[in-house]
Formats: sequence, structure tokens, C-alpha cells
Amino acid sequence: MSDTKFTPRVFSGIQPSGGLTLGNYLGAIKRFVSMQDEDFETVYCMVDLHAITVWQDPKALAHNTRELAAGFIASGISPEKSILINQSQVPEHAQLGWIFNCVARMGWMGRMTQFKDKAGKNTENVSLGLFGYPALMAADILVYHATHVPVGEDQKQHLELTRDIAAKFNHDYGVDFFPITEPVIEGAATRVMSLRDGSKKMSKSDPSDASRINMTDDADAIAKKIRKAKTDPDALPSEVEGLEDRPEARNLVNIYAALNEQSVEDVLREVGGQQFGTFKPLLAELAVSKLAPISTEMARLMDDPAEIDRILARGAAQAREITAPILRKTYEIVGMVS
Ligand code: AQP
Repeated sequence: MSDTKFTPRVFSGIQPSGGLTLGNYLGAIKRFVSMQDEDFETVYCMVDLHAITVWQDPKALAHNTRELAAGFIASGISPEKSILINQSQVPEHAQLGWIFNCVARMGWMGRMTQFKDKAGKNTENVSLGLFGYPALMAADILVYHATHVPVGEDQKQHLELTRDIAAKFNHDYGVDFFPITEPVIEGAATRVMSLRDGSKKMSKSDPSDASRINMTDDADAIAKKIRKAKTDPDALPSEVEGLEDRPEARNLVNIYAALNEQSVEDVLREVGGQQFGTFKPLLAELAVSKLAPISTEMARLMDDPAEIDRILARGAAQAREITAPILRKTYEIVGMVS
């Protein structure tokens, strides 16, 4: 479907399930910021309803939601240009989520690798919400009729499911109502890996703090984590092929390229032949120079949580101007009497 009938609109979200990581920043937020200045309406969300699919301490959840909002703004998302919300203040997300629970098939959900990764061997004991998460994510996106969703590589499968849900809804009800959303997975670091294990994604809920760079880490912590990052004993190659089968080396080079807005090829032309003892301090210096201004601004914004709450309340009111009519129409299509 060409979807030209839909307003070009971007939606994406991040869970306040911990502090923001460099993975969230490079995989998602940097693209959120640039899309604000393209021909899109942009809606960015702290997906608190998703966060509680695993246990969250209530005080920490509230803190993390505000801190995430501060992280968005400090990274360059402007509440004047974008609608900035936390999911639970816009009830249409959960309402459409229920409809999509009734559209999505158990078999589709059972194939979601993120569920398998997060549930592990414990499938009997995880929440029902964790299993249903991708149907709510589809609702987050489609309740805005969003046409584009910038995300990291790990969310690709959930976005395919979003397309399947939209297509099945349109087909079952004989309408052309929900757009078939385009994933936007771009940049040198669409999958930032753990600093301790190049086969695992950098994640805010990894028990090891050394595995990730938090956006609130100070310069010393960043430098220390990069110095201790797992690597192999070889020098860096001068060409991309030389990074094959070297996941840790590739990860650090990708991070450098994404932070410096260079291609991996260009970075390797400059640093090829260097040992990690030389490259790691360069990377640490670059990371500190890019991230320190963001963490300083986050701390400043967190000094006035009431202002953050005002921004989120304003965002929710703006969001509902879009979501309420779309939900109303969905209910009408489904046959709900109002
Ligand atoms: N390591 C990563 N590399 C690139 N992109 C990433 N994203 C997350 N980690 C990486 C992108 O950030 C956005 C928000 O993700 P999320 O917080 O909603 O959920 P997640 O992918 O499950 O992130 P975490 O850090 O792993 O959270 P927890 O530990 O709570 O599950 C998405 O666009 C994601 O692709």
C-alpha cells in the first residue's frame, strides 16, 4: 500500500525501565532528533505501560519516566517541535491495544524472539503483559496512524508484527484504515552491543553496569568502562571485512562512527592498524565530548520535575487530539455502540 492518504507521522518510544543507555541514544534517539526537522509530525513516548511488563519499583518508575523525558529533551527533542508524552497519560494506547490483542494470533506472538530472550526458561512465570507487549506496541504506533517508526535493529520483528496486525485488521473489517508502517533502522549503530559480551545487545536491564554506558555516567565512568571493554588482542583492520568474526572490535568501531557521524569505512581508514590501547582512549574522549553536555543538561532539567510534568501533560493533550478520533473510528468499524 502506498499510504499516501496518511499524514507523514513518526512515532517511537523508549521504556522507562532503567536509565537511558548509549544503545538507546545511538539506535533510536539520534534519529528521533533528526526526524523532527524532516517533513514529519513527530510523537515520542516514554512507554511506561510496557515497562511494567516486568516488575518496576513504583518510585523508580516515576523517576525513570521523568529522567527519560529529560534525556529526550537534553538530546535535542524539542517539545515545541515534537509531541512528548508518557504512554499512560494517553489512554487510547491501551484501549486500541485491547482490540489488537483480539487481532493478533497466539502463533504470531509465540515467534517473537524478544519474548523468548526475556522470558528465557521461565515462560510460566513471566507476566501475560510481556507476551502481549507487541500488540500494545502496534497500538502505540497505529493509534497515531504513524507512517514511520525509527528504532534499533532489535525492534524489527515487532514492527513486522505491527504491519501484520494493521493488514489483518484492514482485511478482516474490509477497510483501508490503518497504515502499513515503515520501520526506519538507519545509522552505524543500529545494534549497540554489550561492552562485556559482543554477542549480547547493550541493555538498560543487564545486571552488569559495566556492560553499558548510561547517559548519566560521568567522564570517569565512561572512560573506565571503555578501557575495560572486552576486545581481542589484534590491531584494528583498515577495512570493514577485517571486522568479521570480531564482534567486540566491530562494536567499538560502530560506536565511534555513530558518535562522530562518520561511516565505518572512514573510521577504519583513520584508525586501521591501531592497537586497542591507542583506540580506546580516543573513543573515550569522543564519547565524553558528545555525552557530557547531554548528561549535564539532563541533570539541570531533573532539578525541576514539575516542569517536566507540565511538558508531559501538554504533550498528552496534544496527542489525544490525534488518538481520540482514531480510536472512536476504530470502535465504530469494530461495531462498538457509543
Ligand atoms: N543496544 C541497542 N542498540 C541499538 N538500539 C537499541 N535500542 C535499545 N537497545 C539498543 C533501541 O532503543 C529503543 C528503545 O528500546 P526500549 O527501551 O523500549 O526497549 P529495549 O529494546 O528492550 O531496550 P533495553 O535497553 O534492552 O531495555 P530493557 O533492558 O528494559 O529491555 C528501541 O528503538 C530499541 O531498538
